[in-house]
Amino acid sequence: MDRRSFVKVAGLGAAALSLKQCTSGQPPQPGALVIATWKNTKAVQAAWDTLKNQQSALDAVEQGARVPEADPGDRSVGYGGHADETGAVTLDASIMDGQGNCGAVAMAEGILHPVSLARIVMEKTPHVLIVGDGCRALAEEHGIPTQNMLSPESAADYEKWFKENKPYEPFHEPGESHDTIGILAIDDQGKLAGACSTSGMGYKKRGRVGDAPIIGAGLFVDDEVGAATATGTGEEMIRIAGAHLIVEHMRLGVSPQKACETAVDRVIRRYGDKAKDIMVCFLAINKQGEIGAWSTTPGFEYTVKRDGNEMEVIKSGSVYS
Ligand code: SD4
Repeated sequence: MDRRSFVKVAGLGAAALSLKQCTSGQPPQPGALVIATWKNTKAVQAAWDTLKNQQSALDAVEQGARVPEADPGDRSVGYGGHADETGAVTLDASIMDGQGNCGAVAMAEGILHPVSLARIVMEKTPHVLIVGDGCRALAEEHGIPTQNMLSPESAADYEKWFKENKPYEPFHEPGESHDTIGILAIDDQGKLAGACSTSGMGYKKRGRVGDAPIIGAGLFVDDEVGAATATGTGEEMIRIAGAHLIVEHMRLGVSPQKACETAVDRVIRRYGDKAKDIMVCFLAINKQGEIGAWSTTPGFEYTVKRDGNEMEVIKSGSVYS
């Protein structure tokens, strides 16, 4: 397989941000760290502020994920996310700490903050994953109001898709429709946590669940090793248990960067060059604060904030250019 690292530097509006090339094999950088998929700068800032307010890594990733969940401008997460084939917004989310505590919700409807409901699953039930109607019932049980999650923009997009797309075809073009948040943090005590939240693939089949709420596929965290998350076509992360695969490779001493590349290679092994049409992106950290990122297709970027550094938006490398 010919592998080409895709590194492109694009302009950035915010002066506070600096854009760097993809780095691999960086020296360990202990201390607090927050990292998230895509240009999720507001989410990373919210998580960082939470950490610096002496709250835990778990609190930080929850607060971070809540930002795009409430933002109608983020079309792949929470309010204003892409609808499914029936015109309903159905959300997937998970949260996990480094001690194996985790919770997730799938196909949640009417829930503004699925990441917080996932935390309720983790902390207030003996279960890991609650789906469908059960999410609404759990929310009601905990006094969380439900609401319409279809913004005017997502409703209009759905109408257009519905008129134009016969027979059924969901969104799957690389680079389009992808800005799911996967967010990972290390707090000052060296504890790790992660969260992942998405409305999933646009116009997906009713009931389709992606990788985000599947522990081990879209998210995995272990205080002894590190953490990984994913974005892109969730079916592929589920097939290879991608986030778990990455953490287990890191456990054996592989760097986060190489571990992410290994996971992407697994996808490519299945599809060969057809993988250039499938966006699969992984993001990982180890407990020493090293970062890894890799993608099948170009366009993936991630946001990092760590002690003593300005926030950075970094272009990931990819197999195909
Ligand atoms: C999913 N992985 O449901 C998600 C989609 C995604 O940005 O990452 N969108 O398959």
